[in-house]
Amino acid sequence: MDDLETLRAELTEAVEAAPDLAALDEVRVAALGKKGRVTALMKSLGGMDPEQRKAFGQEMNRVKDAVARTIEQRRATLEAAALEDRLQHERIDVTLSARPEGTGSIHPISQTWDEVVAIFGQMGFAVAEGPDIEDDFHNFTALNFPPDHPAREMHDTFFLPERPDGSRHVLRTHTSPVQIRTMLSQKPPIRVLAPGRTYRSDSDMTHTPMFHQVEGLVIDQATHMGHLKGCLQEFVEAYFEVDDVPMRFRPSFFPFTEPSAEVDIGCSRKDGDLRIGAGDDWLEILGCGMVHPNVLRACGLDPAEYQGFAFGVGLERIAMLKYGIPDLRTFFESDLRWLRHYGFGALDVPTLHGGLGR
Ligand code: 2U9
Repeated sequence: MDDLETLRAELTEAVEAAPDLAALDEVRVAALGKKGRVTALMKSLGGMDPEQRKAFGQEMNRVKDAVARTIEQRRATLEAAALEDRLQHERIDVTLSARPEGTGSIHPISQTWDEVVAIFGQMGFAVAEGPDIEDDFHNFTALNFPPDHPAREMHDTFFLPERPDGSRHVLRTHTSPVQIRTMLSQKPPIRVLAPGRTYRSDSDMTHTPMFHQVEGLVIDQATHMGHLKGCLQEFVEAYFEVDDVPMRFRPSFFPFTEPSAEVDIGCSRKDGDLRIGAGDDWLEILGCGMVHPNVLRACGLDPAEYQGFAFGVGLERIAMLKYGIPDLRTFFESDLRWLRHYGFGALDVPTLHGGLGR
């Protein structure tokens, strides 16, 4: 039994002296491993008489457990010390390029998104975001789409599986539910911009099932169509970096605005090159209108007190126009050669003072 106590003391000392995790593991193997000292003693139990074996066996187990516990405690201490050492000595230079063999680039959609946000931000719009998966109320009902109205089908909606209560969520078909959420949670005056992904089950040369929109909403007590026109004129000239862009408003229909309009800007085409500005041609660029009274009511606002305007722009469309990208589908192919050609430098953040795009 004295031998056992000596063994325990020696092993404990060796464990406490282990300077690092590798050395500790060596001590563990030398003590508890297949050929370890404790294991060897365990094997010697076979040659003892029953009484002696029982007493010795119990004592052996006590020593074995004690050594195992000491090893675990030492391991915890060494691991904590190793972590502390790494925290003290490891440094990451966050200014270094993540991929030194080549820098990445900003996708034209992100660039256009940032440009639009910069322009409307300067006009006092705040950016608002919402979920990509929406319920029927926020995507349709609050926006004055009557139940079973063909306008719902116009949107080629992606439906999610039916829920236990029979309702079906959708992938939002426009970013308009973000403005509904804003109106439900904030009091006017409201000036919000809602950029984001939108989804429609449509795929051909000019449609992709996921695309990006930026919508804007202004609600106040005396907002009128003159404000809408001024705001969009300002946007178009800032975005295309052209003075005096002619604009025309053609009557249109959307369930959520009344009156509604589609907006064309002046352009000319020479030798196949498109130029934005005064010219002999027109280009459709966005849709807009005065917020429908039913939409205001659905959000708890009295249309006799508040009016507002809204607009929607397709980001892919205005990116293609500004940067001469001919094919919509290339936006989503993740082709590195395309990105190198059309991408933007990561540090070329668009601002109105520093310049927007190329
Ligand atoms: C609320 C009230 C009204 C947003 C609007 C348009 C007109 C529009 C299209 C542009 C190109 C969609 O991506 S696109 O195909 N959008 O023409 N969007 S008015 O009107 C709203 C939004 C929210 C509460």
